[in-house]
Amino acid sequence: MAALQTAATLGFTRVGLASARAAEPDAVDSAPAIVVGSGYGGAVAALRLGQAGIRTLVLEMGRLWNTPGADGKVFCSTANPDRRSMWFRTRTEAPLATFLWLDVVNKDISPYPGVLDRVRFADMSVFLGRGVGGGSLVNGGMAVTPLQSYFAEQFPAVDVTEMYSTYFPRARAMLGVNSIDPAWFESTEWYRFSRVSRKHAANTGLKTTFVPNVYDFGHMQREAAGTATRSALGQEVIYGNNHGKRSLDKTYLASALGTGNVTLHTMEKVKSVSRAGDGTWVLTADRFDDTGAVVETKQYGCTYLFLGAGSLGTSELLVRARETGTLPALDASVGAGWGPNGNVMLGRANHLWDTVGANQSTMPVMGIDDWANTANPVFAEIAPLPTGLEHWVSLYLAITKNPQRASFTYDSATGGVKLGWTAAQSAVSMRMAKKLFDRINSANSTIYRYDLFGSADKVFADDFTYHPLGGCVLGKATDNYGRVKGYSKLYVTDGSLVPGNIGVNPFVTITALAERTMARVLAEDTAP
Ligand code: FAE
Repeated sequence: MAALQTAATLGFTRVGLASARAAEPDAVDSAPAIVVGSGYGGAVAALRLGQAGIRTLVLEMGRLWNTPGADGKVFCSTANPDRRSMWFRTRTEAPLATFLWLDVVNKDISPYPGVLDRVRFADMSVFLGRGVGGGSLVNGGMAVTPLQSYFAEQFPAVDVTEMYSTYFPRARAMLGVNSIDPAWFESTEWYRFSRVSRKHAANTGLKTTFVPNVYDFGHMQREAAGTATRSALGQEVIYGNNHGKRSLDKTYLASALGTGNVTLHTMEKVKSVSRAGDGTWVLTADRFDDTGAVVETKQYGCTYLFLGAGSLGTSELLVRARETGTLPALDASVGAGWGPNGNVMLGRANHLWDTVGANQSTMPVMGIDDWANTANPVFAEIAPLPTGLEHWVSLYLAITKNPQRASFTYDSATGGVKLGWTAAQSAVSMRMAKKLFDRINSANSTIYRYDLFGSADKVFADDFTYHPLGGCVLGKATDNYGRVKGYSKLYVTDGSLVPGNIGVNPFVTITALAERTMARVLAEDTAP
């Protein structure tokens, strides 16, 4: 973190290029390489460019989350959210909107560049992390490597042996993936909720599996013992973890800034990309303040441009560039192949004797794995619902093998994009989740919870996703290594490469694919 703070305060310099391998483009604020976004794809690109001695500028629209507020904490708690919780909102918009149908979850807040965003399209809303580290700041840390056979199905042109022997292990090592001690899991009150769901799955004849995480389980055990400040055990997650989580600012990005070649600009949103006659990439970015007011519009130039703005951010930038004519040669498939990873959230009501515990860790460590069921493939994460009270709810985030896909289209009225995903497409995921959980309810004589998702009697939350994927799919809008078709020296490294579904939580896959892209690009495209 120290490295991150120091380098981030340096600001962007008009770089001396003695150490860089590429020639400096002829623009005012320029760097050999620019990375847009600092989530998984952006962080991998920044580190590997920096290590290769290439001066790199990272542009991130969110804040650097390193300054404590009046309460001494960087992030606010889920139970008591304040302006730090959400991206320019007057009221929080948590995924679980209600409890016992009561509007007790969401709170009024003042607008601020908070850490969690919810982007609403007509029939689908998408939760995103905003800030240095992107989704790693707000996510549940579940670090899952997909089933090799399904990865091969989704990426038929990728060498799976190389992925599973080189890039997945590299990604896991850098991300700091670790696993819960099984003996502690069996004994601690903090995972009683997982053990109850495991029992109900076993009663149904279903298999459960432990899932690794980037949260430091040593820290978590110290939290339980009372020797470390509580974060996962203090109800912190979707609005940020103050301790314990190895988010990207502590892993990839700290190392990237540690190379001395990477500079970071925060609160700058890239709004357009074009190409000058000499091949220089030209970016326009709005720098804004804590009220959201634009205080400066900046221009940047670079030779190599890496897009890591996430599935929504990268798709929007490229669709806009193609449709407004700044990058007319982009492929027609840019904007296509989007899916929500088949996400459906739901709750079950347990019998009175099946208590899930007032104390629940916010980091999920187990899933129900029914992916091998070809008639209805589902992987369901056993999710916590930490309220500090016994509520008898078993909560799940189901990932279903929904084959439906949608496209982004340019909206000339707003300058943004629309997403063509429909409620009927979500219903495909919902039916798959329902099939699995009807079996679990039937085997355990339990019922669904009807009170958790805002509108009356809504059981399946299939209208939001944590896992936006696609929009610039590998091998379609790009070549097999993330090089964008139609232009040279333009790359995508984020979740927009994944074709809508990967069967498990996606950040390990996004990271490993970005590692693969960077290895190839640095070997072939940037040689002196
Ligand atoms: P992402 O991490 O979203 O980073 C994109 C970055 O670009 C962000 O920092 C943006 O602010 C920035 N940006 C966007 N547009 C612009 C622009 N125009 N100019 C400048 N900056 C821009 O992208 N996944 C798991 O594998 N395990 C989990 O347990 C898990 N839990 C989740 C829980 C929640 C509540 C959420 C929201 C997500 C969860 N995810 C989880 C999903 C995971 O965080 C997500 O797949 C990755 O963060 C996507 O990585 P990308 O690099 O694609």
